[in-house]
Amino acid sequence: MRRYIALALLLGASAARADVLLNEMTIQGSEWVELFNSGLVPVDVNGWTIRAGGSYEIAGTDAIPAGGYLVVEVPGDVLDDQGGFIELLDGVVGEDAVSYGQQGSAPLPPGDFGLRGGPASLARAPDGSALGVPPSPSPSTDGMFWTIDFSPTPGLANDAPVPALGTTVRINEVDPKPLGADVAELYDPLAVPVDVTGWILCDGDDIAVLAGVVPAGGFLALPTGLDFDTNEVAYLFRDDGTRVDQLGFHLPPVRNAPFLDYCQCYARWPDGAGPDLGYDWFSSGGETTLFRLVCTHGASNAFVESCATTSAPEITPGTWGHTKNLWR
Ligand SMILES: [Ca+2]
Ligand SMILES: [Ca+2]
Ligand SMILES: [Ca+2]
Ligand SMILES: [Ca+2]
Repeated sequence: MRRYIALALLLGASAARADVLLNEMTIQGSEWVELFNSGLVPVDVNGWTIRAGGSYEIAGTDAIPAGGYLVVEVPGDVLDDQGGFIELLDGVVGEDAVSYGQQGSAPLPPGDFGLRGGPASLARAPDGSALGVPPSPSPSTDGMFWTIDFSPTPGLANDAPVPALGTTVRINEVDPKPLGADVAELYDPLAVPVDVTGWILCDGDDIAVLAGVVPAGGFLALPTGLDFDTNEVAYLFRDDGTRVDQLGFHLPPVRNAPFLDYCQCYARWPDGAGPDLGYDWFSSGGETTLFRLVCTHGASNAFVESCATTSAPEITPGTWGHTKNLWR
């Protein structure tokens, strides 16, 4: 410890600056970015830049105390509303970054989420103060260390639960085609039923609070009231706010979803298979474990791609009425 302080003094402020991390932010609507100083000396961040689609130079703030937080109000629309790459820069030196929404596995927080109101935040979980050695930013892994907090904590330590991806019920099938009436199907890979009452499904703009039980090894199809085609991402949270699964379904880089025929859904195959940190078509297992298949709401996903197929193997009786309708 004493040796570290001596080294920091020897190298001056530049040695301490690498200790400042992005910790929490709101992205849609009014934007603010919370910074955390994980170092042992105060850091003056005036002149540093927050850069995403736009950029903002930090000015007029006090130094961040060691172990302290600073909330920077960001005027305008600097942080991209559907996803992007946010950097904290000291001159040209990148200090920290996160990739979220359509461009990274950290989730896109809604600017307003219906009856609960207010903006949700993109928050480090655990908080920067509990990280130890900060992980290297990467689109494919940022989602392991960032989550959505529906009760943001600007200026205070983050309290959102650490993600527990792939540990329980999964988003198994999504139909984004309706307007505001999109259907999502959950699949329980476990040997026990899971009560998902109070769980949250989020499309990056809004949330649906779920109700029901997913049977062991079974399925639950839910009308969500969400519009998954707006951001082409889906995030699943337990009732305690722990994020447990996600999918993205546009083609990289952004906004170019693979076309769905009228009878098709985005569906994991086999049931529950594939990545739990996906944010676009390929990172979500597209063409490997995620396909455009004939919808089977509430039943096992069958590898049937064509709406005009007559073979329809392994379609269960519960979906036959739907399949039959396609012929009318
Ligand atoms: Ca924004
Ligand atoms: Ca916070
Ligand atoms: Ca829709
Ligand atoms: Ca299904």
